[in-house]
Amino acid sequence: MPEKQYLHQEIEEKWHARWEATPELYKTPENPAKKYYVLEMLPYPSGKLHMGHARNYSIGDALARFMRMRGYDVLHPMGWDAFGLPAENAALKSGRQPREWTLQNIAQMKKGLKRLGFSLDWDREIATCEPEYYRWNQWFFLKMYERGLAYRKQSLVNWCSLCATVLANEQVVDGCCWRHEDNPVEQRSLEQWFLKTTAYAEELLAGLDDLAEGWPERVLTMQRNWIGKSEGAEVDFAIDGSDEKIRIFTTRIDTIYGATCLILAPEHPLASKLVGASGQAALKAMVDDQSRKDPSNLNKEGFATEGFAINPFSGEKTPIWIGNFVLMGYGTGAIMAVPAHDERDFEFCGKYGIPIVPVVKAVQGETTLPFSEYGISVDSGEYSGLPTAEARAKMTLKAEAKITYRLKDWGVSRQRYWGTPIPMVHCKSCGVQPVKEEDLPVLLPLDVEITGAGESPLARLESFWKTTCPKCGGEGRRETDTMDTFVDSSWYFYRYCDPKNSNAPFDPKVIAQWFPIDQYIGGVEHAILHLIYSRFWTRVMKDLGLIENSEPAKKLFTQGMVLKDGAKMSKSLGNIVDPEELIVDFGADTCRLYVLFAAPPDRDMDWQQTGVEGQYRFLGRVYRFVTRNVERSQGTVGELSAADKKALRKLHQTIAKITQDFEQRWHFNTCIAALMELTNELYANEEGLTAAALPEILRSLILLMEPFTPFIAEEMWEDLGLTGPVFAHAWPAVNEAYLVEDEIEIPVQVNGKLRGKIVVPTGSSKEELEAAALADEKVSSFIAGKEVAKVIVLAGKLVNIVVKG
Ligand code: ANZ
Ligand code: ZN
Ligand code: ZN
Repeated sequence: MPEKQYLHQEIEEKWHARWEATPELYKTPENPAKKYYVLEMLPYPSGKLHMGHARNYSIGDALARFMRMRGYDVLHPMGWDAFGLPAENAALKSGRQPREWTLQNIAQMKKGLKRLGFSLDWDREIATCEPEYYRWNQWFFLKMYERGLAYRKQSLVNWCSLCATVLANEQVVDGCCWRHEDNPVEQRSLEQWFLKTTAYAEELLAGLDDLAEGWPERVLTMQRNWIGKSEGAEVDFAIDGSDEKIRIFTTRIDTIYGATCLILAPEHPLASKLVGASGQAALKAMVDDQSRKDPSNLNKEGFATEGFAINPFSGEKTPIWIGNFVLMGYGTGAIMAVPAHDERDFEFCGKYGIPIVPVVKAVQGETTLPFSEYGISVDSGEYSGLPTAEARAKMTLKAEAKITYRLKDWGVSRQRYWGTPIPMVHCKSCGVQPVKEEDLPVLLPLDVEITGAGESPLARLESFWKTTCPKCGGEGRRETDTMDTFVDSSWYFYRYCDPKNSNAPFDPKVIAQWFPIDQYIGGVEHAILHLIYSRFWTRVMKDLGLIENSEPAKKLFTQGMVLKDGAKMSKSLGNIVDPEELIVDFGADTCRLYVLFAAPPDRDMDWQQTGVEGQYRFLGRVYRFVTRNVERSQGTVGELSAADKKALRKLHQTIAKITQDFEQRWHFNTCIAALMELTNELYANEEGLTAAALPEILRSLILLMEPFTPFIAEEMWEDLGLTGPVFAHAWPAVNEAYLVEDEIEIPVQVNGKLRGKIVVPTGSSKEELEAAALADEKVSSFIAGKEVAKVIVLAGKLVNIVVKG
């Protein structure tokens, strides 16, 4: 066969069509003997694939193909995180129904994923907006409700008085309604549904230790901080002249003699009573203040109430204040302020002239305020003179030891249309009642007018909300809020194992075959919410007896972002490189290769057009080399030539490197660089290569490329007269015999400074090394005229000549 030109369009369209005609190609084996579950996070069907998707899925696909070639039964599924606000916004803008819009986007993106050649089992595809899927969200919700893990409570929501409706956080702009720019958003207390993630706080925290090997350290740290375990004490302060008490949470009870006021969160249940008539307006303003939602750069503000509290340790009377930086959702919503020893209290009390009383002094040296370290207690009654750790332990005995978590219960109610209906019914006589399991799914109606108001359009659709009470059969009103879309993604990867089950979310036996996920791959932006919720869901399912595993994924990999000119590719910046256009110009293989080559997968990569062209040229070089050597590779087999040996050594070094990379660190960029080096070496020795080595060289080269560039691999495989698909063939094994070098290079030092290098046969003795080093021309110029005191030889590694004078 003469050399062929690399016509990417022709090659890729040919294989794309063949693969489309072979739907069983990537079918997951039933009853896996040696299972491997590789999963990339499912996309939101926004309309188009972007480079971030291409990168994420190129990483996962390289791994999936590699593991298949290593003999694993691979599960590599894909689906759609199909509920969410953008579909409603699109409906508002274009008048198209969310479902129709979503399904069309799915079709388009699926086409894109197929065109990129990802080895996905499309038989297992799920879209979370379909009743076959979301009915199980509802089923889980009922199970959680039975166990007290789903409950209703009053909570504050954003409210626009002009829209007369709830606003999502994204609909609040600079503290005002997005449609009423001058109307400040208020906080209203509404009944909302919550899932009790806090019931699992300790388990979720402890479970992180088991993930230490397989999850990135920074994700573990982010989760640890998010769960935010804090050990301290709760202390009751009696309100002066009243029977009521204010309970505070502190991690430094040892500083209680230095508490110069109490500060309540503005939402604290006693706040309104304590501020009196004159303080009501200020209190409301503080509750409504949107800037409090980001406490990191909050100006600390507050005002005094009319009340005083009695310090239970010192018996002193301290004023009670309201402060904007005290959070109602943490601890008890009230603190004792110890300005001498806490930075925030120091700032607050300094600003308002509240006394600052030091009660801890440094063990050594000066005590500069605020002093937040441990030290020696002073002016602290009977505890004075004790090390503060000891004082803390003793004082805690007099109060109530308390562990607090920053993690909150998960508010899942959304006043939106495009989500899973919450399967509950409100009845005047029976209160809130769960829908009966056999009546699931509660279908999301499709004939809905989307208005964009914060209230769910379902609330205006009588045909939806009008129902009967599951308990008494009387008149009932369905819950019209829908679930947060994070519910959908909390367990989707279980459904992939048994996607068509209509009797249960899945068959536990099938889950046991595939779980945990061996490798989960996705963006670090999901390090907290998605990965906490899905860990929570997993633990709940385990307690329901549905699964055996405690964690969803053994290993997690977080890929970096795709940047262009230093900024994240985004529509608003207009710096998007569209994968579809790239495929037309250069092909899917080049696209896949480039996103893997441009940076290690865990780092951000900066898009460079010249880099893309470089990968394209590389593929052309490989293609020409293989095609023009097909015939020679079929010639008469004789002895291995010197060129054969050299090429085989390079080949096996490359196999060793890429294999190790897949197993350990995934530096696919250097794998691809190694393939380029191999190709260069093959070109350099091309004439000397013979049929004794060429078949192995060509075959292995294709196998090594398969995880990265499946189209060209398949085409070259066919050119060699072999039967595909390539991924069904074994990954090449390293032949150690080829790796042994005949000669090695050894650095030579003179008085510890590198002065030259010698090339000697492997296994040379110390004497031979010494002789070769002294005879080396470059080295001898450094020792000329000097006395050689001694020669230190580290066999196989280094020669150091020590000279005097
Ligand atoms: C008195 C004190 C003295 C405190 C001192 C610290 C240092 P972590 O470690 O994050 O749990 N706190 C308690 N509840 C709060 C709330 N709802 N909003 C804002 N701050 C709150 O922090 C616990 C500390 O944060 C508690 O200990 C309390 O201040 C404050 F020298 O009590 B400390
Ligand atoms: Zn409004
Ligand atoms: Zn009833």
